[in-house]
Amino acid sequence: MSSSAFTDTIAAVATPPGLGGVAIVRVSGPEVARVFPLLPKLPDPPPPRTACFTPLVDDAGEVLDEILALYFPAPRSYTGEDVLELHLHGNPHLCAEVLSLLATLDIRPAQPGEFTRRAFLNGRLDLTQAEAVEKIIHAPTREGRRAAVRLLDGGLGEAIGPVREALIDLLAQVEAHIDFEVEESGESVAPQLEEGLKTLLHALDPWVASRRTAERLFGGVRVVLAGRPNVGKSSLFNRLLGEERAIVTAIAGTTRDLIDRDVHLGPYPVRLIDTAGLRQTEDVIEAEGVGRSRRSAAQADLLLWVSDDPDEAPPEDLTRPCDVRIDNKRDAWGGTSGWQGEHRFVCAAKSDPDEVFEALRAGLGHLLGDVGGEESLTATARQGQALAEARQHLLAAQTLLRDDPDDLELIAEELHGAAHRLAELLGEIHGEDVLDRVFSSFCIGK
Ligand SMILES: Nc1nc2c(ncn2[C@@H]2O[C@H](COP(=O)(O)OP(=O)(O)O)[C@@H](O)[C@H]2O)c(=O)[nH]1
Ligand SMILES: [Mg+2]
Repeated sequence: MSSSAFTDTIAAVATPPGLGGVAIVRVSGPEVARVFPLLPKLPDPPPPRTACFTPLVDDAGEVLDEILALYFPAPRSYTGEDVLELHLHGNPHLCAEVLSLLATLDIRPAQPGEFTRRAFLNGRLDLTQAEAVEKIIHAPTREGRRAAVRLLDGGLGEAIGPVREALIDLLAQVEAHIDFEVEESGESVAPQLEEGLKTLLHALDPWVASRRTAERLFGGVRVVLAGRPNVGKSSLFNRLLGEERAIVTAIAGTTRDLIDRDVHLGPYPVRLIDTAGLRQTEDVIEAEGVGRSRRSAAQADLLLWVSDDPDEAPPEDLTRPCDVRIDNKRDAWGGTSGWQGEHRFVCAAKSDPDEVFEALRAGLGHLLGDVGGEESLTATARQGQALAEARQHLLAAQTLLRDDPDDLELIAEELHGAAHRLAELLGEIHGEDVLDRVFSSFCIGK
């Protein structure tokens, strides 16, 4: 029987909606056994963790489908509860009928992420692993998915769990010195504390340093093409996409609104945005477009300034500096296409071969940050923030120690703060609101 804290039993279709070869209905909770009588060919209970072929019947005994049933008794299941998986033929009406049938057995439809939430609350996963499950499903690129798999494998918990324990040991030593007063014990805890803090920070640093990369990998990046009218922004946009998305004409002011498309640059999911050329204009529609261009440029993660005049000074009227200058229409003024340093690209007769645009894409991906082999990537803003805050507490403790090594109370307070953040990170301390936020982004059935 399940040792879970939950008294109700939930069910959901775990496969995507629509027609398919197979659809899986997953049932979890203490009352899974209510379903066994609907599987007449199987013993009650069915053999654990064994795929069993059986009819599925309704309460009148009518066969709904021929299915595979898989029974995972608690606690060795995804949720830690008794779990039954029904592998049906992938007909949405059939799935709906099976869920209605289960409802008559008092098995209610699951909320988004409820299976994983139960897995977390039953101690099958820590919170970072639960988040990794969602990221594996939603990761928009291969690299993101790989980073999420590492997290599901316990990467963050394995790295941070020992840090937290070492931190608590250190805290215990500091508190012992507070209790017995430095003079009485005769020796100072400062050297140990200094060494300990250094080690802890060393362990946290790579995770915090890769935070922005991680956020970009999972959250995506906005790359904006901006410039004066008629410099070839839309032509470049189309070449980067590999399709004629934006209208290109010789008339300045052709692009009046933002045009965006989702692409990948290296490992990053990118929203590439083409904008109206920046100029003073009496045309009301174009003026609105120019305003949008400016706002979009201000919000860019990577701002590309396109110019057809290699001597043109960088613009001063944008609210942020550009990251890359692209000298365009190279065929009109001579020059060789390609990178000139990290932040300048000479481009391109729009008739240039694909390799030129490949090099542009690769360089932009590189500017966003290389991910290859990065072992310490968090997956969510929540994780990044908890780690960054823990690090801040440790840095504050380090400063206090330098300023006044005897002020152990204040130092202990910072160590407590850091330990608390790390416990929150792993989900050892959590509020319902945090869990609601984490699990609301899941799909139903996961
Ligand atoms: N010679 C030359 N003309 C270009 C190049 N790229 C774009 N153009 C032309 O410049 C004009 C404006 O291009 P467009 O992409 O609409 O510029 P935008 O206003 O900055 O979006 C069009 O007539 C394009 O054919 C290029 O690399 N070389
Ligand atoms: Mg344009």
